[in-house]
Amino acid sequence: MASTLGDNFSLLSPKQQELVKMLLDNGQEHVFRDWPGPGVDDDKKKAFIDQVTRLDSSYPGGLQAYIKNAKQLLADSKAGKNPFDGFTPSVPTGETLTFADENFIKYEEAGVQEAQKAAFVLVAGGLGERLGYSGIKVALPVETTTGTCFLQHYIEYILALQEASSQGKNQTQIPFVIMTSDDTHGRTLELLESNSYFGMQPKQVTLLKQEKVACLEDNDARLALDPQNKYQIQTKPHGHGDVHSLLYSSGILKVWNDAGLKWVLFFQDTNGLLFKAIPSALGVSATKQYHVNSLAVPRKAKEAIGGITKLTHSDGRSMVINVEYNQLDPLLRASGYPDGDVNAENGYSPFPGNINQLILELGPYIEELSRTGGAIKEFVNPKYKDASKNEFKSSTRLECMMQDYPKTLPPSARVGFTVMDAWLAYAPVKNNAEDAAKVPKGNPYHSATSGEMSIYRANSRILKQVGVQVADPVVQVLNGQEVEVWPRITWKPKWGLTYSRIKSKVRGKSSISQRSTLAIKGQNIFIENLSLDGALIIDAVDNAEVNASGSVQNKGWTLETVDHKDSKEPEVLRIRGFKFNKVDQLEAKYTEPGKFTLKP
Ligand code: UGB
Repeated sequence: MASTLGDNFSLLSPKQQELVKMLLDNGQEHVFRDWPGPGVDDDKKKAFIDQVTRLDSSYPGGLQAYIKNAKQLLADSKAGKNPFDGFTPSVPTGETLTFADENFIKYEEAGVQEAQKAAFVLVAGGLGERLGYSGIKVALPVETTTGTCFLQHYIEYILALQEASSQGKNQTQIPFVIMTSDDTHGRTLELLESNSYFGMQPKQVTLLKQEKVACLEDNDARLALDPQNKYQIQTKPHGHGDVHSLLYSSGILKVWNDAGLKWVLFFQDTNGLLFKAIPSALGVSATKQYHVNSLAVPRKAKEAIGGITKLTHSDGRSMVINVEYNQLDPLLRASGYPDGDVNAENGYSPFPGNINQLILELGPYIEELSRTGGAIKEFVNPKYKDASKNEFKSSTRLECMMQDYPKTLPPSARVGFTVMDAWLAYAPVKNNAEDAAKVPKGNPYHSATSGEMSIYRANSRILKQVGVQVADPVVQVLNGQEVEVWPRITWKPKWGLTYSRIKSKVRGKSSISQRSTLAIKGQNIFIENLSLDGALIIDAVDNAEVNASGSVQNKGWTLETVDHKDSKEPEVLRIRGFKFNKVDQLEAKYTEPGKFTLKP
C-alpha cells in the first residue's frame, strides 16, 4: 500500500486510510498512480479523498458495494444477458377508472379523506436534457394564462388536499419532500424562498439532495478519472431510484410513521394534470389496500413511457412491474410477439403506460427498505466501441429507477395499478419543439405546447361533464405540432379539487366560446347561467362568495404563434410556440369577505 501511495499514506486519517485500502483491494490502484510525494498538490489530494468519502457514504453499502455491483452488471452486459431471462410478459389486470362515474366519485372521496395520512415526494433532480430548457423544469409555467409554475401548482394542490381532508378539524400539515441534485438544488430552494414557499409552511418542505455516482472506465469497473483533473473521479446522475435510499437514510420515513401517516405518493417534475388523478388513485390504494399502486394511462406503442407488464418466470415467480420503453419491444420480440411493441385493435398498446406516479403504503415500505437499505435494482448501459465489447466509447455508470422498487418485494406484496384516461391524468413536458414535431402522428408530443393545451382540454372536458356548454376546439399547428386548442380555462386547486366539488360550483346553464379565457382564482366562486365570449378573470379571497352570471363579452385574449427559433421571444414562450395577446378582459377582484354577484 505504501508503495502505491508512497509517503502520501501517512497524510491520511485512519478512516481515510481504510477507504484507500478498500479502493486498492477492489482493483482501483490506477487512481493513485501518478500521485507525487507529500508537499505537492496536497490540497487536491485532500479534495480527492473528500470526494471518495462522499461517494462512499451516499451509496447503500458504500463504494465497495458499488464496484462489486458494477462488475457484475458489466459482466452481464458484456455477455449480452437479458435482465428478463426466463420471464414471459403478459398483460396484467388492474383497476381501470372512468372519470365522473359512480366508482370514480367514490374513490375520489375516499382519497380526499385519506390525504391527511399522506406525504408527497417530488423527484426533481433531473436536468431534463430532452427538453433542453435552461432553467429548472419545476419553474416552468404549467400554463401561460395565469403563469403558475409547476412547483406552485403542486404545492397548491397539496394544500387544497390538506384543507379538504381535515374538514375544518385541526389541520395536519401534509409533508412534502423534493429530491434535488447538484443540477437543481440551489435553484429549487431559491424558487421556494423567493415565493414564500407558495403558501406552504417552510417546515413542511424537506429538500433531499441526491449525489451523483462514480463513472466507470472499463469492464473491470475501474473508476474513471476526469481527463482534466487526475484528482477527481468523473460522476454522473444515478437516476430517480435514489429517492428510496435518500428517504430511508434521512430518517424521515420513521418520523412519518410515528406521526401516524400511512401513504407516500411519488411524482415527477412536469405533469400538470397529475393531481386530477391523485384523489381517486389514493382512494383505490386505501380501498384495495395496495402496498404499491402505480398510475398508468393507455399507452401508444413506442411511446416513450414504460409499459406495466406482468412477468412470469419459468420457476413460478411472477411480478407486475414497469418495463422501460426501450426494453419493452425487445422483450416482446424475444417472447413470442414477433411484431414487438405494437398497438392492438383499439389503437393502443395492450400494456398500460407507466406515468411514474407511485403510491406506497408506508408500513410495508419501511419494512422493505429496512431489509434492502433503500437499494434499488440497478442497470448499466455502456456504449461499446465495437462488437468485442471490451472498450467503452465514454465512461458509464450504474443507474436506477424509482419504479423498480417492487422488484425486490416478496410475492405476498399487494402490487396493483390504476389506469386513467391520459386526457385527465398525463401531460408531461419532456420534449423540445424539434423532437416533438418529429413524433409519429397520433402519438402524444409530451412538449410544452401539448402540456399547456392538455390543461385547457382537460378543464374544458370537465366543465362540459358538469353541464357547461363548452365550445369545441379548433386544430392548430404550433411549433410543428398539430394540437387541439380549447377555451383557455384554468382554476385554482382549492376551487376544483374533485369532480363533486366542481359540480357543486356550477349551476344553471352556462356557455363558454372557443376563443374565451376563464381564470378562476378563488375557492367560493360559483358559475351560474354565465355566458362567456372573451376573457374573464375572477380573483377572490377564500371567504368571499362570488356568483358569476350574465353575459361577458369582450375582445378577449388572442393566441399568437411564436417561432421556437425566434430569439427575441422569452424561452418559456418559444418552447410552446404561442403567446397570448391580452387585448381585453373583465377582471373582477374581491379582497373582502362577503357575498357578491358578478353580473355584467
Ligand atoms: N429525476 C431525478 O430526480 N433524478 C435523476 O437522476 C433523474 C431523473 P425523466 P424518463 O412518466 O413519462 C420516466 O428524465 O426517462 C427525475 C420513467 O422512467 O423525465 O422520461 C426528473 O427530474 C418512465 O417509466 O424520465 O422516464 C423527473 O421528475 C416513464 O414512465 C423524473 O425523475 C416516464 O418517466 C423523470 O425523469 C413518464
